[in-house]
Amino acid sequence: MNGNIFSRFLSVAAEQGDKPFLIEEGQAIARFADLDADTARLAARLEALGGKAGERIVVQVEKSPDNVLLYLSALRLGMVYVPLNTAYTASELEYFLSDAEPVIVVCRPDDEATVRGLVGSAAVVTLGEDSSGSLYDDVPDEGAPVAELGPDDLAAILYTSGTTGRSKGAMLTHANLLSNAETLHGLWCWSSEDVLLHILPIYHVHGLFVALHGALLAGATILFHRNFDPAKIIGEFDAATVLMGVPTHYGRLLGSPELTPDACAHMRLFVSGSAPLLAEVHDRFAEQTGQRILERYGMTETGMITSNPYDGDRLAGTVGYALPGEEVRIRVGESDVAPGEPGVLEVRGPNVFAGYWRNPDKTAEEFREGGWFVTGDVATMAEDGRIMLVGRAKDLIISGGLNVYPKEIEEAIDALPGVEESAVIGVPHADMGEGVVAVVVARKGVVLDPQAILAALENQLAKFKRPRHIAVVDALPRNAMGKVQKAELRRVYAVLFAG
Ligand code: MLC
Ligand code: AMP
Repeated sequence: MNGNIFSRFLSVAAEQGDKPFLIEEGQAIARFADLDADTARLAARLEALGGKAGERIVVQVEKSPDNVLLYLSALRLGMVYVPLNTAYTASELEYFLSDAEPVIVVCRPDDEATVRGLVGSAAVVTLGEDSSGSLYDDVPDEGAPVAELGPDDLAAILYTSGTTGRSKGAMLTHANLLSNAETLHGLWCWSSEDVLLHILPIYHVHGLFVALHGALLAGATILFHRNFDPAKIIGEFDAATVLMGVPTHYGRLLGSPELTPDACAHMRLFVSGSAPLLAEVHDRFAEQTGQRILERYGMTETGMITSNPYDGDRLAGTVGYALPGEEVRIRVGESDVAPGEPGVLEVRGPNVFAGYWRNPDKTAEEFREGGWFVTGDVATMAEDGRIMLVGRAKDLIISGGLNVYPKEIEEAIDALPGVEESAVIGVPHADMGEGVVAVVVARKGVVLDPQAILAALENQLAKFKRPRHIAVVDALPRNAMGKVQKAELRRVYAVLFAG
């Protein structure tokens, strides 16, 4: 059997008759029946550009139906798909391109000149939001077949930052992606009757794999949204059955008077993940709609790890149970902790990635003997296996479902003239969950201007990583060992964005 996940999607598509695959603004943009031919042509185009199985294709384009087809065409050809957040700046992009060494780069038309200046011999083609761009030039008449792959062949590399050093590319195999999709298919009772409201970006695990693969494996139609407009989304609830979002989406939906039990009557499942869903949001959503959000937990390196039950208690503040086929344990050092005690969550199973791209040392650091991956999330497990996330052993901020690693921001700030040192923290933010704050100390005799610091970061860091507040202080609080006390800083700035 072909291990290429795309061959599975195709066999499901073949059973869907004339049904639309993607609908946007009420218009059918793509049909399941055309998936084979559409991807065959685009895969042939990628092949003509030098693409082949195992080679990387880096993609930094706006969300669009063409972007979905591009992803599927890359899978079809057996290429390794490397999606990048559209917010990344040229200086961030430079690193990803040099690390991934793609043979093809697909970028926005406006970025073409910059990208050409950053790549060596890779082919550079463009894709605009409206199907414009050179990707569709010279598409061969004859399509490319579905590549025969083994289960351990790579399907994608997704970059994820770390507490130290540069971003690492998490290598995900076809078997990783398929096993996670199949598990969620059963657990969340997907069927071809489902209609998914797709509101997430398609450069991360949540939107690209959990949502898109869920629909493809079920043969479910997707109502495609490029942006998140709460009123528009609620307006489509009566045509949809499933929504997946980050907590910020649910917080924003709650602000809409249109969100009523009637408006949600056709929906069967609301899923939240990527960041902690406040119990208050969960409860208010249940009061306002009559439906309990199903919270699940996952990671780029592992796909989904736990889920609240589909049938059964969806408890606010918990992320449910280990998914079938996966094992989870909670440890402090080398020992498992007692039920209810906090420790670092480790996971093992077919979903766990194949390691970091060209970085065996980092890979070795993050695994324990026996294939256990150390997530860096601090959790408790109840007697019955229910998991609650209670903190992070890694220094990580999650803003609107996007990860920000303080170290990266601190290094950028510390390199600016006049800066002695800095500490970057996340504090509660009413809309984004956490907001980024930088606390900066000036060199002796220098007067620092927070606006000038922000301006200097503009070309270096994606917007979502930049501090929303910069405080210039005389000194950072330190403990007896000389370590910066971030907990103290988080307390001082706790109410900055409380809203
Ligand atoms: C946008 N901005 C953000 C931001 N998103 N700032 C901080 N954090 C974010 N997440 C910036 C914008 O550039 C803008 O700046 C300003 O903040 C306000 O923008 P907005 O219009 O309110 O934001 P919007 O475009 O609506 O985006 C918010 C959002 C989006 C929550 C819809 O960030 C989003 O789609 N997040 C989901 C990310 C995701 O898919 N995560 C999954 C990772 S996978 P200005 O100056 O222009 O106003 C993972 C594993 C797992 O974690 O378990 O799933
Ligand atoms: P990423 O590296 O972008 O895949 O982000 C993964 C991280 O997001 C996890 O390690 C968790 O810290 C966090 N995360 C994902 N889902 C949840 C959730 N439901 N609740 C709390 N944190 C979550």
